[in-house]
Amino acid sequence: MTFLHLSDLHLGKRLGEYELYEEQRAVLWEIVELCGARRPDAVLIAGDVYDKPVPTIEAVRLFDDFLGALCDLNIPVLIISGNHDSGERLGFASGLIRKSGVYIAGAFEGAPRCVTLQDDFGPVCFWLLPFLRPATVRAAFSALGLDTEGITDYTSAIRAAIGRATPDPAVRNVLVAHQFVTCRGHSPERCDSETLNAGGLDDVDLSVFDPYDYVALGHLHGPQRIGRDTARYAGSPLPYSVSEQNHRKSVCLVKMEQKGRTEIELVGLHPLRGVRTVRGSLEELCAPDFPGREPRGDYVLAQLRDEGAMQDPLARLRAVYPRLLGIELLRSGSGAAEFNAAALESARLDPMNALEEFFSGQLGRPMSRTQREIANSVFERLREEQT
Ligand SMILES: [Mn+2]
Repeated sequence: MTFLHLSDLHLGKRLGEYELYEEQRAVLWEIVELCGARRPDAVLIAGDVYDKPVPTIEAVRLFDDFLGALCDLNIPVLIISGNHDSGERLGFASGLIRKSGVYIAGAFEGAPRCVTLQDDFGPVCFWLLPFLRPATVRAAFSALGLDTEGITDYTSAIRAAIGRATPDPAVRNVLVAHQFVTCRGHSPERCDSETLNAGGLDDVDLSVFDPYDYVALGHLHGPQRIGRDTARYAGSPLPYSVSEQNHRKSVCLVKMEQKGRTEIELVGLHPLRGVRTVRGSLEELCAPDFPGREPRGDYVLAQLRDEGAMQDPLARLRAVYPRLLGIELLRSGSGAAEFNAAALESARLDPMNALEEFFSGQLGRPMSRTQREIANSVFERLREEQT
């Protein structure tokens, strides 16, 4: 059994003011071609298919075309919703299209959904777990009349949800999930295009997934393993922030033979355009021989070292870098520079960080776990209302 593990497509995502449909279409087609060449038995998409709960028309078309192309190749596609997706919308007509080999776990219905595929070594059970918050698990469990008492945080919620699966230890089991997974408190590598909670409240410990031969994760945008080789984030197929300029984007091609034998190959992707920073004075960046001018199509953040006033820097830079994401001033020693750095820093803060900073500044002690949980659930409710 060979399957391709991808995640975090974020179709419809914009980078600054730029739409990325061209890049997204190109990378999806690279994946379709890879499927044509390597013929995996399944494709797993571990959440964040779309960038928004109500995706744009273009994004829906793009995904429709992608699924159609995989169906034409007769490759089953197994999909879960991520925190950016609306599980209900993503799961529309899932009962009908499963007949075409497209399995979507959109909204959580109280237990992971199991899809079984066969090969010469027997069955492989794929357990599909959509993105979960503790509140989602509690609501689904109460609706089923199940006990919700022990569900207090992400780890206990995911443990309870997974506990409703019944993996047979004699066969191969694969879990598809979209959570922030840590291994014994060791935090994975993160980047700016992910939406995560602060304070470690959404951590799920890897031990929850112990019975699974492979854990196909989504949520983090840098490809990486967590604790063991067979628990992985595939990462996003494209760089979605400047902080990802050094990522090598890839998909995981997983080969499972008899139970206990799993081989993983990372297949590199080739994004149509890069995302990167260029650094220097305005004159340097605009000079015809400046090495950072190429490739001209890349998305570029200009970091300027100029100390004095500059003449029309945006227009001059745009003429050289048509996909300019913005300007950052690297002025040193002046009040303006400090202000600039502080403003940038606070813009990066999420509300939870800001509140924690305010709380400890006012009261001289950090927030307790209970206080963090209360504040976090308020922020989560606000986030849900906004989306
Ligand atoms: Mn994501």
